[in-house]
Amino acid sequence: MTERTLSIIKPDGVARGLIGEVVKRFESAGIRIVAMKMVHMTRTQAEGFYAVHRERPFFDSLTTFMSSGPAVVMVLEGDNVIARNRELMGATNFKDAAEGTIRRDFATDIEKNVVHGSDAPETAAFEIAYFFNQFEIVGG
Ligand code: RTP
Ligand code: MG
Repeated sequence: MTERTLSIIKPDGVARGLIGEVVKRFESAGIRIVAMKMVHMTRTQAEGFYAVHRERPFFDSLTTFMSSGPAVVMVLEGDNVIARNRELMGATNFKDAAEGTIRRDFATDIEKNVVHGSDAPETAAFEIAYFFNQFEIVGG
């Protein structure tokens, strides 16, 4: 089933010059990028985006990190793309991530793990709408 997901190249990935690497992996996998822009989130925007993690011990650190510099936000489209993107990303902790995944190859830290990807259709819908309106998504 064709679906959409939100991908973010996090501030560590942008600062380290990994935009091209990440985009190349999506393109090589046949995943279509149907929206893309750079954002430098405020702390409040990062808190809203990660509101599901509000009670987690890492929430303060995560939202500080996510608002620390520019990020690239993208809408990806394709068959089963939510799960396929998560597969390309690898496990949250790069030490547990499979070989050849983005996090295994590039992440340096459990928090600074280069990419975000929506984890379910409901979160994808919320996360896409958090950054994009319908006119910013091509072929919609
Ligand atoms: P994401 O939401 O960013 O795609 O990552 P995920 O689903 O693999 O992981 P999640 O559990 O949703 O956690 C969101 C982000 O919080 C940071 N984190 N830090 N210090 C820690 O123990 C810890 N755990 C998670 C990571 O940046 C993680 O991607
Ligand atoms: Mg998550």
